[in-house]
Amino acid sequence: MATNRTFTMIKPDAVADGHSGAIIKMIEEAGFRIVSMKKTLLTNARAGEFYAVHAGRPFYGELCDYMSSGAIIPMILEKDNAVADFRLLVGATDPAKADEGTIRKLFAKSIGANAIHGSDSDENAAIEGSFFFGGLEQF
Ligand code: DAT
Ligand code: MG
Repeated sequence: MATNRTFTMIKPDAVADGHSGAIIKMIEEAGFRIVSMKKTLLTNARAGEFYAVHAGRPFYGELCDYMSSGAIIPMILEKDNAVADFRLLVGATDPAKADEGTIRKLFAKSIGANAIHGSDSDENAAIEGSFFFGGLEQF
């Protein structure tokens, strides 16, 4: 069943470079309501758990190192058609291929350090939101 929520996190490079305010502004101006948000850290092991689907890919170790290298800002977001609309706002994984006006086009440094995460399905949005917010995401 389609839901109206998605999950995102602003990644370590974008937080460290002071882009979180600008990114949150873009998210709100695109019509997403912030349901839950916090600033936190992932250990390497917990980053590995979050990205378990990519275990075995050549970039997995680098991805876990990067995602545990600094503070992140996870959020649960609400909007009609949230998952698909948010992926459009985020842009392509590789910022060189991201459309103008997308968050990754503006703020991503590379395919690895790409500024922001966006869930790829309603099912994963629910799993990923629970990973950070447990049952406390009901605002
Ligand atoms: P997305 O974040 O666009 O959903 P993904 O799920 O395929 O992309 O990959 C998850 C993250 O892993 C991605 O945001 C950055 C990293 N990654 C993916 N492909 C990569 C590659 N070829 N080289 C380095 N990092 C990569
Ligand atoms: Mg993905």
